[in-house]
Amino acid sequence: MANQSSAPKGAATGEAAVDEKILREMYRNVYATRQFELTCVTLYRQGLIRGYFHPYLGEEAIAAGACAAIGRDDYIVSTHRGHGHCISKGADLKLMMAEIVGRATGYCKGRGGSMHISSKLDNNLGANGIVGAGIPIATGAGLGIRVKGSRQVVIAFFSDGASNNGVFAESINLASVFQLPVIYMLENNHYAVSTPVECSAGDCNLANRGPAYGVPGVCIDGNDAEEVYLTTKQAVERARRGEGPTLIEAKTYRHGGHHVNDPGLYMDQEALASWKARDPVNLLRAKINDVSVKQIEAKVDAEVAEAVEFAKNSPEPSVEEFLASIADD
Ligand SMILES: Cc1ncc(C[n+]2csc(CCOP(=O)(O)OP(=O)(O)O)c2C)c(N)n1
Repeated sequence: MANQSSAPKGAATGEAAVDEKILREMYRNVYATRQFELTCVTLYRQGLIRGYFHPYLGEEAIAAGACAAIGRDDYIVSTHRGHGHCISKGADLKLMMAEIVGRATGYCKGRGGSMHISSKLDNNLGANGIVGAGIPIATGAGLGIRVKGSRQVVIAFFSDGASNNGVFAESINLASVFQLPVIYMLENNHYAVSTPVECSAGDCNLANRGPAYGVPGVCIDGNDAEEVYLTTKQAVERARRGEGPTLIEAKTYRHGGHHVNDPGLYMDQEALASWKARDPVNLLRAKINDVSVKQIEAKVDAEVAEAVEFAKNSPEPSVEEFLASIADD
């Protein structure tokens, strides 16, 4: 097929190796995201989590690599598949778990759940249940930064399905015209629910869309945290110099169906197996010494267990408190 998703070219070739400290930070975040979500899947099966839950399993290196390239003061905007973004931007696992389990101690007092986590403290402008809706929010934040005159940047995380919404075209065009400090991080996991990217995009190498708007488009391996980090770092430096936005297409693959109750039987099993063989957690683990790996994993395992206990022991949101909060508005 002419319109096939080609292998990433690897924008970061020739860069110096990534600092060990950054590798450890990224590994903490990919491993924490993996363990946090696997634990959530178990809690979901036990009936403790209700509604939808969209795992980021297999895509963890994108959030970890991108967030390692920005500071606490910089912004992110997330998606309905946003746990990895939140964790990599510094979210407290206890408050996340409480939110997902629907407890009053959660990030949104237990009223938002998995798809609505945001944190002012981390400059995380929020997950979003409306596909593509985060893209203009990020662009607006970029305009805000430009007006304020600060050196901050914004990363807009979104996926291939969202990139077909009109709002993507409007947003990236505006960012190009105003040279806004926005990094458009397109997580191409090859499916929008059950629709393969080959069936929804005229040219499924989605980085090619950037130059149409005067924006550099870079295609990378989204399972390689180092490559994501190095490419994002270049885009961030460019944005801080006032040279405008970058579109990064990070190719990856969901490890399962669209959400926790979708067996994903429509997925290309051969492609799935080959992406799973390049598991982002394993790829990064192989680059770090065993002692550090053990320390990081033990600490994260304890944090996840503590988060579960915290959530289970937290009260459910009260009707009285909810009604009082509406009255305040
Ligand atoms: C505006 C809008 N249209 C449709 C939906 C239903 N929906 C939820 S997730 C999804 C697929 C999104 O695909 P993509 O952007 O590729 O993200 P992914 O799930 O692959 O991470 C759709 C169509 C929605 N939530 N919002």
